Amino acid sequence: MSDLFATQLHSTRTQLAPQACVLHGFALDVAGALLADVAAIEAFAPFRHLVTPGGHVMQVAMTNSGTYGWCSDRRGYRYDRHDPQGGEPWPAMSPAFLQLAADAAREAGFDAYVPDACLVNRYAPGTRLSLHQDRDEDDRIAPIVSVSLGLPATFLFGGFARADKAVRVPLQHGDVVVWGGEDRMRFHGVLPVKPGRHDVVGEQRINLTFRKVK
Ligand code: MD3
Ligand code: FE
Repeated sequence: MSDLFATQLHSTRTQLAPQACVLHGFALDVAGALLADVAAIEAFAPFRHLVTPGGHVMQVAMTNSGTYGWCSDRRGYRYDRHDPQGGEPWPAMSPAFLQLAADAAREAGFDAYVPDACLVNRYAPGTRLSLHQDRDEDDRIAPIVSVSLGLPATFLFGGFARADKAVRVPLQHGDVVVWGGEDRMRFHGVLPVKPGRHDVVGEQRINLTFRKVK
């Protein structure tokens, strides 16, 4: 019975496009390990609200793990090997991070996935992420793997132009989204997170996005 249930947790998939899918509950059994690793990252590289080149403070709080970390300031967006707040290298990606990313990528049809960056996003209730493309990576074919933890959110899965109609995709604790290849450059965003409390994660949503930058 428990085996059947465990299988069930990993069995549902929503195909969003030819090379984009949601693996429902795929990270559920490692969520505790991933959250412990987020706490370790945060201890060395605290969450912070970055400033956009336009001078706006981002609602989402961010930190990074891996060889490269995504940074934004008045000069622009870029990946940097060092945390500009303190100058140290970003905390290394943990075995649990690398394993989950590779397992999810393989499940979605992308073999031998070795990300070199993980952007960690933290959403307080009310926080949104406006429609954008991820275009600061040199590799625009390799998949991005995203893991949702904590409060649920509605993800906006758009097209290749900002004005294209976006589909709403509900994401829960433990869900993993993988997209690469022809769907890698789609516009996407997150609607404001509704107030609530998750049993394990509390009043927040944490999202891990694994990328291949170089
Ligand atoms: C499917 N993060 O950090 S991840 C980002 O939930 C970012 O924190 C969001 O967008 C978050 O850049 C979304 C899930 C995701 C992201 C981009 C996609 C799924 C996607 C692009 C195309 C298709
Ligand atoms: Fe993005």
